[in-house]
Amino acid sequence: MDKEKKWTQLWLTYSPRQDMGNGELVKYVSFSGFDRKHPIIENAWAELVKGVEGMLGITPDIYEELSSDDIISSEGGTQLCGGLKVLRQAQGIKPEGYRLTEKDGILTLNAADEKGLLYGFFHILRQIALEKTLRNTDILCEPDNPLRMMNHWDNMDGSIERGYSGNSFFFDKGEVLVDERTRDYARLAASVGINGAVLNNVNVKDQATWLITERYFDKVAEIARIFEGYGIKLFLSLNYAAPLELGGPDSADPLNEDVISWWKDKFSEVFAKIPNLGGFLVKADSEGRPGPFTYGRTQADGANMLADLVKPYGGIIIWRCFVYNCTQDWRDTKTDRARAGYDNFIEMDGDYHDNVILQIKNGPMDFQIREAVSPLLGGLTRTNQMLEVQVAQEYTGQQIDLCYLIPLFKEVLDFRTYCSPDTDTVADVVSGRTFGNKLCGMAAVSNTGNDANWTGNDLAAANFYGFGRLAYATSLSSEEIAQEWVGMTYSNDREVKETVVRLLMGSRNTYEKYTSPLGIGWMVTPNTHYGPSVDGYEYSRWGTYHRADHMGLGVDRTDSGTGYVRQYHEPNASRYNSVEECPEELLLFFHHLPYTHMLKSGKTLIQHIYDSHFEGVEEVEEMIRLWDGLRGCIPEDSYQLVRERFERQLYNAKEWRDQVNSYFYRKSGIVDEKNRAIF
Ligand code: GCV
Repeated sequence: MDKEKKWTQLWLTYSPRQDMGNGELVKYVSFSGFDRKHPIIENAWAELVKGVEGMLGITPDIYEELSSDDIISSEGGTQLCGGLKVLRQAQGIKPEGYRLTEKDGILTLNAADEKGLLYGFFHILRQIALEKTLRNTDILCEPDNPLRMMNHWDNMDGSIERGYSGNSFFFDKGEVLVDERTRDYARLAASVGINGAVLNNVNVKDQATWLITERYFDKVAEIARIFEGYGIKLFLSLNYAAPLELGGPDSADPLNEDVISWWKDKFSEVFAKIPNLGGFLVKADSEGRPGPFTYGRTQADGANMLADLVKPYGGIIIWRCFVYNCTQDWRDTKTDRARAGYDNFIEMDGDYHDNVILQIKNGPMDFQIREAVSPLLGGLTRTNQMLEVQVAQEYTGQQIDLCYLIPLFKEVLDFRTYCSPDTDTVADVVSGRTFGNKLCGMAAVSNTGNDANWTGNDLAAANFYGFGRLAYATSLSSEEIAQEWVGMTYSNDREVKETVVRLLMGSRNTYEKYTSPLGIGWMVTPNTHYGPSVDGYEYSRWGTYHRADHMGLGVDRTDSGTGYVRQYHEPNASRYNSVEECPEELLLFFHHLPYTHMLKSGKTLIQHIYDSHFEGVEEVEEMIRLWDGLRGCIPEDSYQLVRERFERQLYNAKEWRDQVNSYFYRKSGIVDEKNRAIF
């Protein structure tokens, strides 16, 4: 932990590293084509100095201001006898991209713009931290996704919806907080390529509605300025019913002239006070939040009205597609929550204005450990779309249980939607490669809070780190990202790296094994969403059922069931429709099957449930053994903190195992072939 601060610096600790010949390359730095007074350049420079001082024990110096003639004549290393040359190169490198090359002792960073330079510096610092030589570097890095955003679900009273790492560091007791932590947050986010952040919860209530008023402008503008210095655009979540709550017209009808004119004045005021605001995120007509449906209008009517009014200021509207009926009757087996996103948005594909982005959760349900990929991704072909994932572990262990989510995100990105003949993966769609959109990308619900270690569990920081890295470079593997994170956070010691990477890489499968089986999801304790409660949501209004009886379980979403499978392009639709062809890990998401159904492994469904739950617990025990082996090789406080979480995870895993196994044994009456303890 930084001596003066009450919080850690995570992967930016900059503790001493082996030089690997890197010191020579960063000792002298020259800038060309950049204004060194630009806030991003000042911050990037300060970061480089801090990192190099900490890791290599030397202080980089500004070498000289090179003119473009000097640069040409210095090619080949005649002018600088070692050092880093930073040049602006507007052509041939995409915005926010950079090229890093080393030849004859000169490291050259060609950056497209200030953000490219910032990311280039963080690249250099990462290599130093990983003790990799910068000699012979030759790499072009350009962001795959134009927008790489963090969504904070922070409330103004300081609480965080689905937050598992303390309270908000943006808000407390109705006030906006701006301090050194704001800057450290921006540094951490920028270091992994995040370029947008939504400050407040999508459920905008009470004081949060007032964030777009005089009451909060100064502080919000201050945060926007700090963020901008790290290439991060600030966004706010908007209350769709703000006109009614802030003394405007008694309506939020998007086609009502008074409402339109109220918003027009409001945005003119907001952008005058916070000129660099990126725009707004809106959760409308969802889980009790107001929206255009109240007035018989469409989602497009609502989004377009706001988008037209923020357009003059360069603003965008990010409109969430998490719209479904949360007052469903559990007896009704035809209404399927999984269908809702597609049903609510597909018809208006093409009607959304060009500064609207539809933000789509990775699955059609709600961030389960395993669910199908949302058919809206790639289902929409004429609308800007953005992928939303949840780095906060709401349903995946709440930062108590270890669950490295990057493999899950990779699966979603690699999913072939078949929306176009060649570039058809989710990664293609949300990066803009498929349909040529400029406004698109990835957003993550953040897992940060004001705990000293930011993410509750030290190991959960790998998810924040990983999301940013993946959103910038979707081709990175989960393992590469994990290795980077471990090397930067702990050390490059082989044993530490191998062990922590192994723990991270196995954790998602382990979590899946001891929780709900084969894609069915849920079975969690209602409201808190931690721990098992197999029937917790079975007879509720939320549309989240497993439909188990004494014969079998699973939701029939095929042609003979809810018909959800038809929301996919072929051949996905037919694949999911067929029990034989459906990927086994999603079998119960798509099919209702008897407990005696034979899986490809040669096991019956019920035996698979028993076995995977016993295995899941054994794997947690093994994880603890591995972690214990690291004692003395990593900081003791981190060892202890994570150890304590692992103990809670083991307790949780056992609860899941015993409740799920007993539940299905009691329903089915089929005994475990291995006669293990089931209650
Ligand atoms: C912010 C789930 C969560 C809610 C969350 C909602 C959403 O339902 O449980 O806490 O609300 O998703 O994504 O809007």
